[in-house]
Amino acid sequence: MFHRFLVLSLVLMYCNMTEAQKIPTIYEEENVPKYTLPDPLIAEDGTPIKTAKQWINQRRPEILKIFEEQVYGRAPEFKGEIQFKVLEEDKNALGGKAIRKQVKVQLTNKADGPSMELLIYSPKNAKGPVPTFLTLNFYGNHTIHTDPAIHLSESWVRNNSAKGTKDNRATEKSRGASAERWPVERILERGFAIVAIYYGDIDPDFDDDFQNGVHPHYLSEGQKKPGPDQWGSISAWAWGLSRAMDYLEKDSLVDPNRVAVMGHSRLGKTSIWAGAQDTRFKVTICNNSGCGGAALNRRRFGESVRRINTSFPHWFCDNYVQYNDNEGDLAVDQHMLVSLIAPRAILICSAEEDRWADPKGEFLSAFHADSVYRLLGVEGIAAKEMPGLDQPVMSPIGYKIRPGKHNVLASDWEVYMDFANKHFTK
Ligand code: GTR
Repeated sequence: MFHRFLVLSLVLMYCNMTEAQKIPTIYEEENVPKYTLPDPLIAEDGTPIKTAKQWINQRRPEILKIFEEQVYGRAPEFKGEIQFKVLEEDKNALGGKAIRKQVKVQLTNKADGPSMELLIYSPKNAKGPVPTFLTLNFYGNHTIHTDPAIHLSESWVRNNSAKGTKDNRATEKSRGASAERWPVERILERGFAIVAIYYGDIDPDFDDDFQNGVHPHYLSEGQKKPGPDQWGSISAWAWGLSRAMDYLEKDSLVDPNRVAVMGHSRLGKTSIWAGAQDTRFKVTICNNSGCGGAALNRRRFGESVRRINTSFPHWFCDNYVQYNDNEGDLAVDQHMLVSLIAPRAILICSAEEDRWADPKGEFLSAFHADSVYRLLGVEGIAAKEMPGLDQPVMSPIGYKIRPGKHNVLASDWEVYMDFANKHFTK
C-alpha cells in the first residue's frame, strides 16, 4: 500500500517538474520586473516603527505571522519535555580527536512516534561546553563522514546512485558520500562541535499530502491534512531544528548560547526560517538558499515563486500559491525574513554560478534588512554594494559570494567559523 502510494507520489513529482519547466526563467537583469519592497519599519496599519520596543511588540510579531500564515505555514507548539535516548557514545572517536554521540530525539511525546537521530562530534580536548553548528543533511548522517560507527540511516531516502542509495534506502556505499561538504576534523580542530540530522527523519521530502513524517501526528481531531496556513515541509524541518535545540540545551558538550544553525539550498531556506523563529539560534548561516530563502521574491530572477510552488508543492503552505506571478500582493518579501533575525547575526552565502538562486537577490535581502538592525542598536550590513568574489562582509548581517557552483565547500566552512567566532558572545 505504502509502496503504491510512493510510486504515485513520485509520478506526481515528475509531472510537477515537467510542468515547472514550462515556466519561463528570468536570467537577465533587464528582465527583472519593476517592484517596490514593503518597508519592515512601517506597520500594517501605517504606523512608522521608530523604537526597538515598537519593533519587538508590534512589528516583529506582525511580520512573523505573515510568514507563518502565507509562506511557510505555522508549525504546532511543542508541549512538554523533549524525550531522548543516548544510543551510543565514544569518548575516543575519529582517532582520538572527538567525542561522538548518537542520540534519538522523539518528535512527539509518544515513544513509538517519529524520532530523529542526532550525530554529535565534539572536540575531545575541550575544557567545557563548546560553540556548535547544528545542521541538516540530504542523505543521512552516515554520509557526512566515513566513520564506520555512524548508524546507517533507516529512513526513506531519495534514490541517487552517486550517493549509494537504492530502493529509497541507504546502503553501505553511501557512507561518507557527502563528506566533501563536511570538514568534520577541521571543525573540531577550530574548537566547534557539529551536530548532524538527516532531514528525512523529520519529514521525507516528497509530496504525499503530508501523510508521513511529523505532520500526521499534529492534526486536530478529524483533520486529514494541514490547513492552508499550516506547516509545509520547510516549516517541519525548521521545527525539527528547534526540537534539536531543546535537546542541545540539555547536553553538557554544547554551549546553548553559542549555537549556529547552518543549511544549504532547501536546507538553507530551512535554516533561515528556523533562525527567524527561534531566538535561541545566535547565528544563522544560509548557503545558496535562493527562492524561499534569502532571495527577494519580487525580482523573479532564476527560480520564481510560481516555479518553486509547482516543482515542490509540499515545501510551503498552500496559501503561498496565491502569490505565483503575484509576489507584489504578499505583504512581506524575504528581506523581512532576515529582519526577524535582528539583532542576531546572519551570514548569507551565494555562489557566482548559482544564478538559479539569484545571488544579487540574496544580497539585496541582506541590504534591505539593515534598517531594522540599526533600529535595534547594532550595525546591520557593512556594505553599500554587493561585494566582490571572496570578499566576505562580516558585519551582523553578513554576506559572501564566491566563485563556483551551487555547493558547500570546505573553504565556505572557514568563513562560517570566522563569522561564528566573531558574533558569538560568551
Ligand atoms: C532545487 C530547487 C532549489 C534548491 C535546490 C536544493 O531543485 O529548485 O530551490 O532548494 O533544489 O535544495 O538542492
